[in-house]
Amino acid sequence: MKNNQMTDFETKCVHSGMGEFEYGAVVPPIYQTSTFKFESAKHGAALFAGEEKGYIYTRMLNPTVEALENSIAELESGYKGLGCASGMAAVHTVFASLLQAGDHVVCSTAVYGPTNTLLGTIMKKFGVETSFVDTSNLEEVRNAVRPNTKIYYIETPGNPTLSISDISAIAEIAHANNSLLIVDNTFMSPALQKPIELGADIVLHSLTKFLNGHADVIGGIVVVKDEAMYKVFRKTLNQTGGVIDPFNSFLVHRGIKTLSLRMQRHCENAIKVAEFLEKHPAVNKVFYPGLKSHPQYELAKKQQLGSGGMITFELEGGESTLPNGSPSTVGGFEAGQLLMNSVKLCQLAVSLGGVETLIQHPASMTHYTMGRQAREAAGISEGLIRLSVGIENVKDIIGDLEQALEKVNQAANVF
Ligand code: LCS
Repeated sequence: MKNNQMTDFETKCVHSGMGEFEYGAVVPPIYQTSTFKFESAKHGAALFAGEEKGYIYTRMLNPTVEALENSIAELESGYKGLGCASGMAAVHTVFASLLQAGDHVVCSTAVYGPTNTLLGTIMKKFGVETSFVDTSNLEEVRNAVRPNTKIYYIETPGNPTLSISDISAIAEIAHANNSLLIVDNTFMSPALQKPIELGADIVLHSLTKFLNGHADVIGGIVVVKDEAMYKVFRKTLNQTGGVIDPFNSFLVHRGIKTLSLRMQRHCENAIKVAEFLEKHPAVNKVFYPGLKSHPQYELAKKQQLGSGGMITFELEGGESTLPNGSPSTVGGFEAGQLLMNSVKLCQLAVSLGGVETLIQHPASMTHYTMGRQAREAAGISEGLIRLSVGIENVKDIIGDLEQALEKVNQAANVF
């Protein structure tokens, strides 16, 4: 299908990145090969010199991988994508491509734990400084600028607090300071948010999550806006080697065909689960961008096409203790543990964005490496529980949470 016939996102999910393949294959074949034969020595030399287009070696480019890259670039309204071995490989590719010693980064406090650690420890070791600020507060974003600020890096909604940052406003601040805005769009997917259309320069994803959607792949992608940037990033990825492989690319590309349908169901289910939790007596606080009680409800409505499948909440319970002995100040961690141990349908596991509902505890799991101080600064309380709402029948999800919360209620006097 020609691009100009693909006006709607649903159609793009099905057809983007599909092209002309050998034998008339309708979907991209899995080119499970590490290397490609040259027609002659002259041809090989011309490919390496960039005088002819073609495939050389799968770390440099592979047709199955390229089909996926083209698909996501189209969904994100970008120029080209670069498939990476994981979401973290994508984050690293961005930093390694754009930063050097002496540069400064402004980053959201609420980001996936290892992104915080990558900037705060590893990039720091190479002479890059980072200011972690609450990017949902534009004053903090404006005040963080330094003469050497090179990039603004945001996750919106942030993992796991679901705080929302204003992409257009931060793009303006970044561009006024000759900096670039990078958005991790993992929690939304291009079905629900288009950062490049809102002014961002680079978008990245953990493909492991909603884009693949089936909890069976680790992958990542960076989408850039122009050829110059693409060349810089391709060189970094080629030389650092964190590329996605053909089979995983095939699986993610297959997952994307149902992205639009899945995201619709994730959103429909999540708002019902969030409303159920908000009314439940064992629950202290619920964070979901689709709830009017969310501090950036209006902004979410403005820049997102839906509220997504991620919910976080705190249980009633007051002072309690974590397994590592540190005190929990907000919400009851023991209550949370009891809840996580009592669910039957919801799976107690990290990751997110798959068809199945997952439950986990950020302070002891996904955001453990950040340390308590950084978590507190990011608003990640020790009692926070995160749900990735799947596409099951919502009555079953709510029923499972209800029976587990009942156990929490019954045990309430113990805490
Ligand atoms: N960005 C975000 C927003 C993420 O949530 C994750 C992973 C990554 C990047 C890194 O992606 P990966 O390398 O795992 O493909 N988030 C996870 C989480 O919240 N639970 O487990 C993994």
